[in-house]
Amino acid sequence: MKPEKPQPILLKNYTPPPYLIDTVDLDVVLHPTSTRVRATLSLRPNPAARKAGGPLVLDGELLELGAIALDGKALDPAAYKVSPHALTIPHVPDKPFKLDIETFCDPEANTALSGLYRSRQIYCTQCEAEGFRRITYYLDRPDVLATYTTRIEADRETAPVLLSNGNLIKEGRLASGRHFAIWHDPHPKPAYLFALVGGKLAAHKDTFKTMSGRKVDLAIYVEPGKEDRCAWAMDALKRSMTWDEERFGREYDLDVFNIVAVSDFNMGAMENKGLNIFNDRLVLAKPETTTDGAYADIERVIAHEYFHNWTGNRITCRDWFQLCLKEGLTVYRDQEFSADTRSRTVQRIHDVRQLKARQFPEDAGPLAHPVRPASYIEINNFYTATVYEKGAELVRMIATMLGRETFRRGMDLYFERHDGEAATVEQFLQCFADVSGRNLDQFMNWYNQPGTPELVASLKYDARAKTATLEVEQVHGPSPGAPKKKPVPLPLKIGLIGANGQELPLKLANGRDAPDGVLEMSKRVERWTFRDVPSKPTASLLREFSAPVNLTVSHNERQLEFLMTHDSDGFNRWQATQDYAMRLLIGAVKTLRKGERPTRPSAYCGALAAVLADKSLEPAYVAQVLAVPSESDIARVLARDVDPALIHRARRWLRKAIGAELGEHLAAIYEASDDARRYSPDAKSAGQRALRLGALGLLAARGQSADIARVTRHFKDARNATDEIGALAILSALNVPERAEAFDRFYQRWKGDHLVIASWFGLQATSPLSSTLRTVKQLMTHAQFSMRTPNNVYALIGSFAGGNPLQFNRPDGKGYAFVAERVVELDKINPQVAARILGAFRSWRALESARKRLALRALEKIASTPELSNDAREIVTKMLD
Ligand code: B3K
Ligand code: ZN
Repeated sequence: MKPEKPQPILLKNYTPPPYLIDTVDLDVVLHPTSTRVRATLSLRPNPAARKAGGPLVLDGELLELGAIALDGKALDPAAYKVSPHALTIPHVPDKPFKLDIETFCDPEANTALSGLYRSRQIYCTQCEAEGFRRITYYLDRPDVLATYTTRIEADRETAPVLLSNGNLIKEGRLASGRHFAIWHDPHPKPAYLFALVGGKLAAHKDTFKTMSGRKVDLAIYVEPGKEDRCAWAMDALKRSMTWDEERFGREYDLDVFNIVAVSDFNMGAMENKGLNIFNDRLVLAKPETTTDGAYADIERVIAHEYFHNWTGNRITCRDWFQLCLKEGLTVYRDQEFSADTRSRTVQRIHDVRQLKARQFPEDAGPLAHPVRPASYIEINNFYTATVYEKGAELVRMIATMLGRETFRRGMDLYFERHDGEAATVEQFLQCFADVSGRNLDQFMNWYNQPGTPELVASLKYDARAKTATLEVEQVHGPSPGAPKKKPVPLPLKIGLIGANGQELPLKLANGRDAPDGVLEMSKRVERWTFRDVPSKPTASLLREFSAPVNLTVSHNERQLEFLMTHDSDGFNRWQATQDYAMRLLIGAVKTLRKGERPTRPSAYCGALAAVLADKSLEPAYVAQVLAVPSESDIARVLARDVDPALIHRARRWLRKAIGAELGEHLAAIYEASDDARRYSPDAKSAGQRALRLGALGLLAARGQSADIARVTRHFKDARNATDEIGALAILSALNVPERAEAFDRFYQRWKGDHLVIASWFGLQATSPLSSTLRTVKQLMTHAQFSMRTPNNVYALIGSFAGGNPLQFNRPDGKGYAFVAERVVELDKINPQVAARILGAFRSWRALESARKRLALRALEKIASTPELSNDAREIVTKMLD
């Protein structure tokens, strides 16, 4: 029998749930292959439902039903129906009633890591988005909020620690070596925030005093023996708690806050109420094994999950279409936390780099979707860069347009008005409309339309009238399912810079002014005229990247050089360095395509030297300047007829030229900042290391033997993971004998640490050497590699597919074929991870024709696989549409 074609779920079909659940009592008896769950649900008809009465349809998957009783009376099998996805009871009382349901599930067989599973002897759960239905039959939708009491019973020896949401209310010993714990969470929550953990775990404990003086017990649970790696995460947690109190007035609301780190987890972490569960790579840290980048990620994700306590948990989403309501907003909050904790400008550069690298290509290809999608087949496919990162940009634009104070008042109103509710994007926006007195209806276009708008800007100077006129047009190209679009309102932060580099006052001819340099546009074309402009200015547009758009402005190289040295907006000054480099790179691709050699980029290197010499700039910033656009950045700008091999050569050429022209400056940077002090993960020290590694990499790009020797020395002398892995990454791209030696040495040193070994996999998978595919295939048979461990899959296959444009896009198509085979294989084990890896093909239509044909063949192969999961099926279908 052919499986039924899954039907898309549509936003416009939303209806309130016909029944509500007030309380959930769970009794979970943990067993590796047959865990018994007894659930007592108190239900009642929903007074707000459109239709009263009707059947009760509870979601359920992979459950074995034991017994079922309604108001204490066992139900006759004829009174209900069980299907692979639901338990239906056609007739239930039209007043409050109780259901007792007993089910069994198999945690060890659960390789999809959704629901209750067992990873390295530890029982844990992942319920977002729809995993709770694999634990018990339930109304598994975010607008059904209930209070939970959870009793867990297990073997004392193998599972001495038993955790769930909320506060611990009772624990005790039972006969035959067993024990139990009862947890109660007083805050009503949707099922996706439920969590349970059982296993042998060690705790790193601390306490926090909230702003009203309440004491909260904090604990981070990890594999025994790793307690010494929790200090950084704990510190980040306490700083996040303080920051949310100070910046948003949000206080924590339970007596305990627990974090558990597990090794097998589909994504980064999960914000379950009072019991966050983390991928251990985002908790465990020590200088010898954790890079500066990983330290920053841990800090950010700890903060992100903690911030969800208010934006996501106290106020949740009415339906999954509103996912950005919690994710976009919480990313905005974690970005602001990082900006306040680290350097605001460098943080913004980092966030915008990410947005452009991850979200822009998604929005320009077959997987494009609005920040608030209108339809989905598998919701897990929508935890995307668009929902998260573009979603955060939309919140940021509201904050920029309203100003910090009004924005805060809007947030306060949101918390006050919707606390305890499942809300919508419209309700969120209405809070800002209410506090500002502005109509924000047009802003919904940002939430409802896919695609990155383009802003085409020009500045005309009238020397006689001493006026400058800025004209900006917003252009919206077609996206899948959205051929025509409406204009969007946006804040455009600008500056006009005079000939000597001074900032000119922005005086609008119509008498209005532009507070903080922010102009607002809402029509397709807008013009602003500035008066009293003494001479032809240079425009610095989209400062701080005030809107998620592609800006097109015809600056020539002289103007870019001018902005590189004079722009007072740090973000735009950096942007000018990147725009200049991009211009050279695109030129080089064209030159190389003709079989010619690009000319030396001397003027650019001169401007770069001036930036290097500017002692007012922090090292982390200069490191960002030295990082020229990536191969995928170049591919994105080219947008069509993309030849990854030419792009790789162009980028190599530019880096080599910088290394050669600025060799002395770079060597001086490298030598000067040799820091023998003790390692500290703070942003300033990390910035120094980043700058030094940046210089080291550009010097190595020259390829002289002394340069290689310098990298090898750096690798051998390294006293922390940042330097060791940083140097290994440079060596990994070089075809020299030292390379293999370094990889071996690294393996021997770190083979006992699975997190470091993941980096070892990743570095080999991203190497541009032509042997890489062969190496990746070999590594798949390595004793430490398992397709069941998402971190392994992401490090080896994910990095190859998504982080190695040269080798994934091999002209013989073997990269595509290999990844396609892995996707099909993985789909049977873990569909969510398979669908994510498959996303690496998202820009295949932009490739030159020969590669495009080969990529198409690989995608068709996946599509023709009979029993593909909904996850992979939805993605591959969109890719081929
Ligand atoms: N909310 C989770 C992500 C859940 C993903 C489900 N497939 C983590 C986060 O965004 O904070
Ligand atoms: Zn989140």
